[in-house]
Amino acid sequence: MATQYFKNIPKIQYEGPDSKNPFAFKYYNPDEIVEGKSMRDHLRFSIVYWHTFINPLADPFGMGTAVRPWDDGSNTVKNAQKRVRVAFELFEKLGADFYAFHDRDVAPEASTLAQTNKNLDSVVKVMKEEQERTGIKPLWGTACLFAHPRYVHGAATSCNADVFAYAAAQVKKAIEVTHELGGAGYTFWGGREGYTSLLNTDMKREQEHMARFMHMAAEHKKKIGFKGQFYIEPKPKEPTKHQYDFDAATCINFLREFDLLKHFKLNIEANHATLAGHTVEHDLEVSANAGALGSIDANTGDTLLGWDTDQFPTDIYLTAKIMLILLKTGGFKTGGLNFDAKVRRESYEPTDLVHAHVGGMDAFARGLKIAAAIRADGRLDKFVKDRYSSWDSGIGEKIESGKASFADLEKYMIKKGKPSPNKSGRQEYLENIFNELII
Ligand code: XUL
Ligand code: CO
Repeated sequence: MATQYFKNIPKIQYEGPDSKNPFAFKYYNPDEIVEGKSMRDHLRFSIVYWHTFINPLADPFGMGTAVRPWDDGSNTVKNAQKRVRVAFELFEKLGADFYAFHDRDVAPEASTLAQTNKNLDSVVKVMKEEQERTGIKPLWGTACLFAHPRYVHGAATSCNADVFAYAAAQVKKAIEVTHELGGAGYTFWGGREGYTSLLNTDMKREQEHMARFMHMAAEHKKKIGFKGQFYIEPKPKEPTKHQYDFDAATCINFLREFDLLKHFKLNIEANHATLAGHTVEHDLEVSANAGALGSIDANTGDTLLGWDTDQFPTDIYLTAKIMLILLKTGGFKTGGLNFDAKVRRESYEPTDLVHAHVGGMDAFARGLKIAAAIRADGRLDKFVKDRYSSWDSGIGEKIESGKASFADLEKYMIKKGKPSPNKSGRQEYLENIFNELII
C-alpha cells in the first residue's frame, strides 16, 4: 500500500544530459551498460533512514526545521509504521534498490528492552510488507549504540559491564532483524567507542572488550545463518575526541590484531576520511589493498568546516576518483553507495530530499562514466605501469622475488657506480589528462 506524500513528484526517469527537468536523471540511466555491467549494478544506491526520515535538521544553535507532513511527531509504533510506508514511497520514486537503517530509527525505544524489541518487531512487519511490494532491501542494518544516555561512556568499550551486556543484546536483535529483512550486510560504526580523556580511560582494556564484542557478533551471525557482510565504519572523531576506529589503517590493524579480519570488511565514509586528514580515495585504497573494501557511505564534507557535515556528494572529481578505485578493484560485491547524507537545515521541505538524492545519484553516474573513460583511454594506467618498470626485470625483479640480499645490492651498486636517472612524476600532465576526460 503506497502512500501519496510525494504525489507531485513523478517516478524519476532518465532524460539525458539535455533535460532541464529537476525531477529527472541527466546521467543515471539504470540499465545502461558500462564496462559490461548495468549502472544500477555498479552503483547499488542506498538511502539512509536516519537522515532522510528522522533527522529534524537541528544544529547546536537552533531547533529542527524539517517539514515532514506525514509525521505526527509522536514516538509511537503507529507513527513509525506510517513512516515506513512514506520511506518506501520515496525509495521507489528515486529508483534506489537499497536502504540502510538503525534499529532505533525505524521503531521507538520503550522503557524495557523486551518492549523495545516488540516495538521493533511491529515495525519490521511493515518493512517486510513494503519490501515485498517493491523489491527494495536493506544494504545494511545497524544498531544505535550512541544516542541513549546509557551509552555515555560507550557501548562495547564502556567501563560499565552491564552497558556492554545491554549493547550486546541490542546488536543481537539488530542482526536478527537485518537477517529477517534479507539485508546484504550489517555495519558497526563505533558511535561512542573512544575516549575524551586518557586520565579516566583504560584504553587497552576497552579495545580488548570491543574485540570480544565483535567476536560474539560473528559467532551469533554464524549461529543464525546470516550470510550478509559485516562492516566496520571508520571515523576519527565525533562524538568522542578520539574514536578507536580512527581510519581504515587503524581498523585493519585492530581486525588483524584480534583475528577478526576474516569476518569484516570496511564501510568507508567520505566525510569521515577527510576528518581523519585523508582523502576518501586514500582510505578506499588502504581498504582495497587489504582485501577489505566493502561498502561506501557516499557523502562529502565542506572544505571550510572541520566537522562531519554529511553533505550530498555533487563534486564529479570526487565521484570519478571513487569510481576509478571501485572499477579497478572489481566493484561492489555486497556493498553499495549509501547516501549517508543530509539536506542542509535551510532545505527543509520534502522536495529537497528528492533534489538531494537525484543530484547525488547523477554525480555518481557521471563519475562512473568518467572513470570508465579514463580506463578506456589507458594513458593514466600506462603511465603508472611504466613508472614502475624498473621492477619488472633485472635487479628490481630480483628484489621483488626475494632473491637479493643487502650484500648483493651493495655489490650491484659498487659495480654500477650510481643509479639510473629518475624520471619526472608528471603530476600536472596526469591531472590534465583527468580533466580532458571529464565529460
Ligand atoms: C555517523 C555515521 C553513522 C553510521 C551508521 O557519522 O556515519 O550514521 O553510518 O551508524
Ligand atoms: Co556513515
